[in-house]
Amino acid sequence: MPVYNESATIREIVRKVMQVPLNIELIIVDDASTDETGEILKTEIQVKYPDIILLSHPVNKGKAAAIKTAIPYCTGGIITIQDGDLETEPNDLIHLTEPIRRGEASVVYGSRYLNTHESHLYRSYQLGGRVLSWSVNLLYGQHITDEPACYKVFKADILKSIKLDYDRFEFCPEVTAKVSKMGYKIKELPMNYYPRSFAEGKKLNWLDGLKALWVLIRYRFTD
Ligand SMILES: Nc1nc2c(ncn2[C@@H]2O[C@H](COP(=O)(O)OP(=O)(O)O)[C@@H](O)[C@H]2O)c(=O)[nH]1
Ligand SMILES: [Mg+2]
Repeated sequence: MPVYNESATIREIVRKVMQVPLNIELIIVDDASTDETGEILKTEIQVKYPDIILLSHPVNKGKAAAIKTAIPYCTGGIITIQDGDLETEPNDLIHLTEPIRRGEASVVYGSRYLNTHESHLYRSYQLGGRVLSWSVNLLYGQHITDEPACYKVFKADILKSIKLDYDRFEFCPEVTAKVSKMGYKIKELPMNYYPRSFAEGKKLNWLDGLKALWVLIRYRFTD
């Protein structure tokens, strides 16, 4: 769980993750938050859940950098990224991990479009996400509907074998490009989505969408 300034949601999202009926190992990376997130993690969450591995960066490095910090600490057979906000429903991880637990898939993405109630807050984000999904299908021969979906679930050894070049929100397109080039077919399953507004702390912006498109294109033609 990469977190940056999530003091409003961190307690609740950790509580929700820890009650998921799976054998969960939670690693939280506080990316030099400037609000009370770090304090809450140390004085409340670590005390309540001593098994959580709490890591921190001395300076803000970005979401992908936080993921890279956490990966070596993962000992389980499956790895996913859980955001520190409340836009996702952690119980979705039960069905999203199932194809991997059964040995039927190696990479599973959640899709907000396969869900019965699709619920985007910003149409521009929805369109941007669609363009990214089409680009993945066109450039890499996948058949996905929701490239930027928050839940991406991997067999641990696959994610561990990928050298991640970028540090910020480029994680999604980079990992999508690289698993595709490794020959894995991405399986998509429905996921719930409860979008938050910028006022509520959303940090991703339109420039990240453009960067994502660039990252998808560059890895199609270079390593
Ligand atoms: N480690 C780290 N995490 C970040 C940073 N910026 C955002 N995040 C986390 O990344 C997740 C997604 O952020 P959000 O703004 O909701 O973007 P979205 O959900 O991908 O649209 C949240 O858990 C944030 O706390 C950052 O600079 N560093
Ligand atoms: Mg989010």
